[in-house]
Amino acid sequence: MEIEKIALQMLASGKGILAADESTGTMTKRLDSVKVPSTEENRLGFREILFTSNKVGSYVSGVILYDETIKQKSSNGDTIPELLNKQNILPGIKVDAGTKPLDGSPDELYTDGLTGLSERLKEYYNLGARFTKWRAVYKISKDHPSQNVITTNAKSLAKYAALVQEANMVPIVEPEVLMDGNHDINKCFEVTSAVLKECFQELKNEKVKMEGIVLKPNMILNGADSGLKNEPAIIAAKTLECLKNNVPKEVPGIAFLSGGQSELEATTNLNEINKINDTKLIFTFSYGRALQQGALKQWAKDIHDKKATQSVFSHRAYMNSLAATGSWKQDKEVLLSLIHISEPTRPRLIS
Ligand code: 5MM
Repeated sequence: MEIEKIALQMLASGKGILAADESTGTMTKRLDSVKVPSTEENRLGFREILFTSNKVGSYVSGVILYDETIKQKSSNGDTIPELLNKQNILPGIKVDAGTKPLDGSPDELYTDGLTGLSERLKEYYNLGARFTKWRAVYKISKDHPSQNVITTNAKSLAKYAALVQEANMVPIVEPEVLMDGNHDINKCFEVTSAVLKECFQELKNEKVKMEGIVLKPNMILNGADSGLKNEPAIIAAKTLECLKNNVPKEVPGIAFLSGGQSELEATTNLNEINKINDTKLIFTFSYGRALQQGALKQWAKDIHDKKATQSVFSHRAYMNSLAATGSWKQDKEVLLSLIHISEPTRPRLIS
């Protein structure tokens, strides 16, 4: 399939992306937090439960996998990409190699992974991947982010994206301005604008086809330690303004990261953005924590009760699917939560 078509399939109306590409270290932290041992079997077990949830293919267009998962087999003998394909879900893969301290500014991180990338891309394509992800992180503080980190990460993101398109896959370009810090929403707007400007300049320099990428940015928020209240209407207006100013019109869409927002905040804010969207850009989700937190807590209560975990995950995915078209409402959340509390193992709660 052409990469433009893959990008549009990733952004299909009312669908978004599940980021399940936690490296083993991060996945171990997540499992530790609910006191489940981080064995290969448990990492696969939890993920397979999510990937086979009721109606998952109606809400999720793609799943970002980690190297371990894309090579695993599900309980019915299918490889994980085959299992996803059967549900009309595109398999994707994280291809960056994580972050390292930046020369000249060691408090900041750059993302590594270009060495040998072309060969790894061929391998992942043969395993079934049709899109990829590379994440760069930027910290806001009095002196950060530096121009050095903005430039270094933009150059790597652009080189990565060009190689991925050459390998006939869609690159998710993820520059994440972290929520940590005591800055206000205007500082987040200013930094995110500078980061996006530089990224798109480098993407152009590398002749990356804008129609064949998906941007995965942060929303524009007050810093998590600022003590300031986040207002969804203001977040939506600032986020939309920032993206309108900085994203070329050929880019088909945006799949936001959740970045430490609660599940409800991430849904509410995506919905608000879609309610005021007056552009051709598609806005959807590519959430990790904001799709998985509730399901992980439920699973930890009884890792053998697959249906209870799946009903929590399907509910969250459905709420975000509504938010992806601006049709989510708080009462849908409350009504469905009540059903979940009274009958937690009912499998078909949300037809
Ligand atoms: C799912 O977590 C991803 C991988 O993290 P590590 O490489 O640190 O293990 C992460 O890149 C994720 O895809 C994005 O941050 C979006 O996830 P959130 O939880 O912010 O929506």
